[in-house]
Amino acid sequence: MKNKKVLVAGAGKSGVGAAKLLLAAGSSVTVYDGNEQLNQDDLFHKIGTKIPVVLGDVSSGIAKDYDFLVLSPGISVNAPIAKAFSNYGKEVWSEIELAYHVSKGQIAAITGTNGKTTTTALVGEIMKCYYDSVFVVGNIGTPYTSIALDTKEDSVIVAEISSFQLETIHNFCPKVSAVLNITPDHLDRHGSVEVYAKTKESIGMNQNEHQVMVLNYEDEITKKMAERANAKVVFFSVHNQLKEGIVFDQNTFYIIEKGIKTEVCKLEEIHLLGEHNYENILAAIGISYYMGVPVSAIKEGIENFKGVEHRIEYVDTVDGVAYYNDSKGTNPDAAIKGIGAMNRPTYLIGGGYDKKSTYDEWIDAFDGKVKKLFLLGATAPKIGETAIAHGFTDIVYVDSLEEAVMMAAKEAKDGDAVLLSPACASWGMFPNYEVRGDMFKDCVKKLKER
Ligand code: UMA
Repeated sequence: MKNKKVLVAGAGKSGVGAAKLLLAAGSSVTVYDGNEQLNQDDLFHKIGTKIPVVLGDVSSGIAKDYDFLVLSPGISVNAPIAKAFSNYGKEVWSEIELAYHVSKGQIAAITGTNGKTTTTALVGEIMKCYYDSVFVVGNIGTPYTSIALDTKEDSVIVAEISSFQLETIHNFCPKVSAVLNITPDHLDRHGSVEVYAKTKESIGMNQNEHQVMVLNYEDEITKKMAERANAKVVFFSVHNQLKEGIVFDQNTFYIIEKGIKTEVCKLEEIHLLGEHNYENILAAIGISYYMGVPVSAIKEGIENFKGVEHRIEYVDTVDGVAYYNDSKGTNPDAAIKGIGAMNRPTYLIGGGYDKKSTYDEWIDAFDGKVKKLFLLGATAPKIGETAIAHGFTDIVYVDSLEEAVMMAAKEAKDGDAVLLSPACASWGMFPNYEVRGDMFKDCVKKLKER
């Protein structure tokens, strides 16, 4: 990439990562962004130097001034900037492709519609139990380009890869790829489920028979991908007892290889709750195993994993009471998953900013598990009335999150859970859900230190 003239499209996280990497590699870099109001000083600050910037609409001739284009995931291959390059016969690389070219080590790449972030974070945790140099990157938030130059031959890169990032890969080739599931998403960008699924499937297009593709046996679309895969396919399945693969049987997760069934861990040993997470755990086991991690380290990683921060995140156990932070449960649908995941009698803390939601389905999802509901924020009266209308009357109105945690802690007994899963945004009391979740965790820490 030395002395190449490169246009980086998009001045967000990916674009900044790509520009910094290219500058370090000796390229001459220009950043393009469609936003004419882009704060250039802010961009220069993030990149660490002043570089040429092109904003707004571009002419189709722009490509002739550059050797290739690096495209941020948020910009479609059909956007005028990308078309200008492809029509001119110039290469368009995703930021992932760029990082792949300069990085060393082995890659585990994870895609799918749901569960990618949890699975990626879990695989990262498992890898850290066995390998010394582990990077967790991609759609999960840290651009792959930002760490590519720090990787070594013995590094392991765990990458969450979105369909947007896959649109412009060329040589990207993980040692283990995974497609967790496919349900309709991003159709405005990809046009149809078929195109969306094909794009996801391309995560394995450069793999060979010595590499592995982990696929969900229960998803008809990912199951079919096995017929076209270049890599050795390893299926995982929650409900089917496969002859080979990663399975869940009688509350236990197993690897079955060459007819030998090896136990990895039991449901009761893990903190990652909710049936929707069984698939993520199975996939993470398959990915890690074929990345060379022994079963004992996989077990340790799963047992250590507390979940993705603020999503049904296990915080700690104090006096036999387990505390869970689901501050990201900012709407009733998400909060239904939160309470659905609980496997103990639960003291539930909810309420917050009024987004004009209705709470009937959330209350119905309590399903006899909620011992008491602590309500705070603007929505407290509305949720309280809904609960009573549905026959749930164990309600306490509180003024603050601290008060809710203290009261719940006083009442909860060994074997119970306390869950913050508000079904509402945090605004009005907190700047965002992260601050709310952090405060909850601080309160639990204080309980522990008493
Ligand atoms: N822009 C244009 N033209 C466009 C669209 C965007 O010029 O047509 C510009 C915007 O003005 C902005 C910049 O591009 O300045 C933003 O680039 P971006 O949208 O690619 O965002 P990044 O900040 O680079 O973040 C990206 C991913 N964003 C998207 O895929 C939309 C992040 O995933 C990812 O965490 C990050 O790279 C690091 O790798 C987010 C996401 O929403 C979480 N992903 C989707 C999802 O999970 O469903 C795919």
